[in-house]
Amino acid sequence: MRALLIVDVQNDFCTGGVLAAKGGEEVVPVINKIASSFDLVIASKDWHPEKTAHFDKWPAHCVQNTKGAEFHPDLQTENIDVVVLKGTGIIDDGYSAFEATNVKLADFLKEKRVTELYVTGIATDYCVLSSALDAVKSGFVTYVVEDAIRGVNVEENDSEKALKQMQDAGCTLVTSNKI
Ligand code: VGL
Repeated sequence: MRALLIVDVQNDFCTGGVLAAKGGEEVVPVINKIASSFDLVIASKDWHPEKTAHFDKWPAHCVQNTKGAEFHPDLQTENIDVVVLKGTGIIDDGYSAFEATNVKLADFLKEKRVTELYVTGIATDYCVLSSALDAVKSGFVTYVVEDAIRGVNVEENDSEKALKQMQDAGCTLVTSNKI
């Protein structure tokens, strides 16, 4: 079984959002194009309370039940089987989709007999990175869809470094036209 993980394609990480990755919304058509070819599609949401230690490090973003926390309006949500929520506590960063609190993602994927996980979304250098590294650690054959991710790049080459880290950990980079 092959699953697609869509990480945090939320308004606050797209152009105009409070923590926008440059061109974040450009992942949307790519994800919409490939989603129907997967057996299972999981989307994560950064889902923070109004007050959290996470906002000592970052501007307040993806606050539960706000516009900024909604999926980008062009993301085709009918393709999504499960939404997992992370960063829901008052101290956790919740970078990885595997830290979701409403679904134990690794157990869930294993129950569904998923062996291969394709990671897409925002941001390459934080939540995509953490999710992809956790996917490898949890035993999934992990692909990162290079044209379906965008980075925040606090430092200019953070995304480049993240790609290298993911590859070093055992992730395979693919482009959407090969899926
Ligand atoms: C993220 C920075 C802070 C992400 C979340 O979704 O990658 N980045 N919080």
